[in-house]
Amino acid sequence: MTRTPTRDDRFSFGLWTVGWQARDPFGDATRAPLDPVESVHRLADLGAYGVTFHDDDLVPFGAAEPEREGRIKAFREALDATGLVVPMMTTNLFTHPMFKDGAFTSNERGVRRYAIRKVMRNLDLAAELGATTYVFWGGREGAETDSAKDVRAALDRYREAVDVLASYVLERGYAIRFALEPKPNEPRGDILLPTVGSALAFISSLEHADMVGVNPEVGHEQMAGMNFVHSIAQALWHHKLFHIDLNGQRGPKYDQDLVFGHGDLLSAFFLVDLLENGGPGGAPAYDGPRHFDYKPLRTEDTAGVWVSAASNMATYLLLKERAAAFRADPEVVAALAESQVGELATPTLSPGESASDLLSDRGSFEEFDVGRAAAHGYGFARLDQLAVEHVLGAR
Ligand code: GLT
Ligand code: MN
Ligand code: MN
Repeated sequence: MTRTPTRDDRFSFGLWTVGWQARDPFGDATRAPLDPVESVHRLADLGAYGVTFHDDDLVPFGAAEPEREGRIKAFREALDATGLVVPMMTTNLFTHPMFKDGAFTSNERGVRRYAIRKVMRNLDLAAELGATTYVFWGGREGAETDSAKDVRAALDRYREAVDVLASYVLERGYAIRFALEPKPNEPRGDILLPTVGSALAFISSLEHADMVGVNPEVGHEQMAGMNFVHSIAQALWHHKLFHIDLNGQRGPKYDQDLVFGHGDLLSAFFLVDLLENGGPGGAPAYDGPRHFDYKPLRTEDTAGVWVSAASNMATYLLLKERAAAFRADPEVVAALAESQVGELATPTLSPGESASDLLSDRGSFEEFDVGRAAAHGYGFARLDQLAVEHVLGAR
């Protein structure tokens, strides 16, 4: 197995990631702007297969039509020259001051109408560029105060916006699916649809629920104290993992957007194991882009940006290699059996068995050996240690 990325690995990056100038609430930019055309070339050279972006990453907000066309043309030429694809696109509904109280859920109706129009225009571009996933990260859809936001009305408006935009995609015949990206807070004090679970529940209420899934981000879920591997497993279980934002985070604090694996490494290992080996018969459980949504550290210069971009992919491939070794290790296979991990896949009731059949099965209750079940250990610590040793390259 190779640690040099190829197009088949389906690695993609947002223009806003490598292009981040490292402006933060306390300090100015530490890096010069990066031309999207250069980013496309550099990402292709590093072995990525795709590039993603917000409308405003490519064309500054409010640019006149000729400028917009010129920038899109130059970008397209870079795509053609490198063979890079655009698997996903999204809208910036958070930077402009008009969105300070949200976009789809702003208290002001005019802002909500503008926001929907902004997405519509960008959906046309997404279709033109062949993007099949459209992400909605509602960074400003939220509040700092409980007095000023009617949350149920906000959810009505959120649903209305997604329903309208889904109808638009269907009317136009675009081959695009939506992916909602949860985040608990930042930039708003509290953001609507804070976790994968909340987003999944919201999706079930949509008119075109079948074309809407989630785009979970490692750090966002971990900011909320959630287990990212569990969140991804549940999204897969609902057939809703339409896209994924990979990065690193060290516990519940501000959104760090570290390089993938540069946070909770063991969680990153089990995530890669799930994505790559969690499907039927050990096949991949997810076949979409492996998208990195990270921010190069503010301390890095331009050369450091590309070192960190490459690090995301190298770490992913190393973990993929480690996960394959873990699965192939006979000691792991034995430890998994000892821990009865596979047994959970056996339905609790037998085929055709009813609740009353269970009720009359004395072996499952009256004669069940409660003492034995209580006494035996599961060996989970041994199994986890094997995982740690594989991650450390000690096996
Ligand atoms: C923003 C956010 C990311 C989202 C992007 C998509 S924008 O950088 O922090 O997590 O994925 O809108
Ligand atoms: Mn993200
Ligand atoms: Mn983030």
